[in-house]
Amino acid sequence: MNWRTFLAPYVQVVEELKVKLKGMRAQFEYETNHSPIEFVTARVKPISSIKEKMKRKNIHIDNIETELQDIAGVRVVCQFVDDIDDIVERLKSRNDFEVIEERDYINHKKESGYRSYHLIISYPVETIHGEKKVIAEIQIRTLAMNFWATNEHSLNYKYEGRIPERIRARLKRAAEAAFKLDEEMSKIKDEIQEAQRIFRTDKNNHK
Ligand code: 0O2
Ligand code: 0O2
Repeated sequence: MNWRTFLAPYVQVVEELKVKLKGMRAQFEYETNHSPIEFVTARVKPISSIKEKMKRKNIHIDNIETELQDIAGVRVVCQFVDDIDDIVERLKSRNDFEVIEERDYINHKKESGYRSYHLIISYPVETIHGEKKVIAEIQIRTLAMNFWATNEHSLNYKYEGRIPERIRARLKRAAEAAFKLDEEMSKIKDEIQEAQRIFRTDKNNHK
């Protein structure tokens, strides 16, 4: 297996999606008072993680293109929960890729406490051998969900997936606290946006 050759289209897809989603953010900034996108990050899964996931999920090397769906991963982080639906709808109506699966871990949180909305897409990318359809995962979540997931991910890494029960229980409580924070912020969303609008206008006036 030549991993560099295999991963080249995935690198291309991640770069293209990053440009497109960051472009959406910029356009929102120019045209509206509120961007539903706070920031965008993206990565190609490291080879060691690909191998680990293949082993964990018992995926044969011949099937990784279809069964390992997060080799190309993009993350859209939003300020408010409502922004997630907005982004999901916009992504579903695009013509440059096809959404093939949706996983709503917001209304159906995972056992760990994880919350996020996942879109699995089929993205046509041009290679030197012609068009290739590459599967990629777009994760859409709030800043609070991202904060939780990042910390939980670090602990999972540290404990190699076997987080002690005591810490796991605390993480579940932290997940609920993050959810409450999102709920509370949603209630004062209009106030916050108004403040941000004033702040932006004020800043621009001083330039
Ligand atoms: P700016 O000027 O900081 O806004 P890259 O190739 O660096 O563009 P990549 O490879 O995805 O993108 O890098 P990374 O480190 O994942 O970060 C991508 C973008 O998300 C960067 O912005 C980071 O600054 C931003 N980012 C990452 N974590 C956070 C966070 O916790 N809060 C905020 N607000 N931003 C974060 P830009 O657009 O590249 O540059
Ligand atoms: P990475 O790159 O380290 O983040 P799974 O069985 O959950 O491992 P599956 O069935 O491929 O994965 O799909 P799923 O559940 O939709 O999740 C894929 C990705 O979502 C994970 O990738 C994580 O990024 C994120 N995720 C899912 N569940 C959790 C969770 O409980 N905690 C955190 N922090 N993230 C989660 P990987 O493979 O972990 O890779």
